[in-house]
Amino acid sequence: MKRLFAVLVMAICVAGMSQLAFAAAKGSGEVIVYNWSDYIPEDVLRDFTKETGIKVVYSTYESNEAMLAKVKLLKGKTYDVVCPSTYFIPQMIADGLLAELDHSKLPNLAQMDPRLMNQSFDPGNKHSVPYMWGTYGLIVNKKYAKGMEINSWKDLLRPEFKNRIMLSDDPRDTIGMALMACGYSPNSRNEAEIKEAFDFLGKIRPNVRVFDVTASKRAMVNEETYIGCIWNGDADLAMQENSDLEFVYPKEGVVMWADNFGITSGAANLDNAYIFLNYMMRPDIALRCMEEYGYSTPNLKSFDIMDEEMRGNVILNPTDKELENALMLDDIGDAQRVYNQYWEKLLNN
Ligand code: SPD
Repeated sequence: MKRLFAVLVMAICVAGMSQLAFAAAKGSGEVIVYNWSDYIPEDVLRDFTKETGIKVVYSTYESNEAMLAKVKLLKGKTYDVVCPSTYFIPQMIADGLLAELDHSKLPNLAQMDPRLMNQSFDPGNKHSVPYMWGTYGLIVNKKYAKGMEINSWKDLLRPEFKNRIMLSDDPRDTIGMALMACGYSPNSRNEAEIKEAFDFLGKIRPNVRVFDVTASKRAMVNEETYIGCIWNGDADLAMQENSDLEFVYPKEGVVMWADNFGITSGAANLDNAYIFLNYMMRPDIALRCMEEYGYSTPNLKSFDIMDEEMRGNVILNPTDKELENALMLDDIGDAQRVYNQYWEKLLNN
């Protein structure tokens, strides 16, 4: 049985390797990748170099805003590959920062979940390919929530969590969550709705102990905070360290996000960038990334080689039930200016 599984994994991986990847066995040079921190395991990068001969020059960022500022400053040069959240992609395309992709060099793209393809932020996936997706939900420590039923974003307002709340310092996640708490879309462009969401956040703000998303799981694991908003992958990892923690899908709906790889318009190592993207879209590689960080993979073939337990883990693989009322973060166009104003106000209060 084990042998059969190994043969199956091999067959899928080999099928997933393009002619390009084979050609890359003789490859050389480098690919310069700029990505979120804690997003690709080091051994996945090492194996890429072992397989292809291409060195990965890798650096990381903590937010879309930081990534965009830097890529803009560099006019799309220096880095070959970047990984924006999907709602940042229209702006990057408009700014001429992303190259138009040649899909013939990305055969593994065919394995991606159609639900994450051809979306309004990048019709036809001309400029980006899916890497990971996930949710932004509630995390609670059951020890400090005895007798409470935590099932709503509004539970953040409970007096029991005074001064023990963790919120993300990612503006779209946090404002999106507040909009959903108020019954609106996380992509609302309606100023009155955004103001209502801001007022909701204003009530929570005095009790926020930690404003962080990168190291968010630490505050929950160490019980510095009792309730918080967190990306699903971080929640899954935190729960492995502290069994009192629980991830909750709020009844108003969870916020969904997706991050896509793109090649910059000024990429100096274009061929290597394609080889890298295609490698990252291999089912075995996508699965290794998912196993390490607990986010969800858009690669449908990864499910064939995923173990039963992981497949049934609804934090990593939410079903329609958990995603009831869920909405994906999307481009908000000019309303970004309004979000920024309220965000500044919130942080400076
Ligand atoms: N540790 C990397 C996490 C990347 C998550 N990106 C999601 C952004 C949603 N606003």
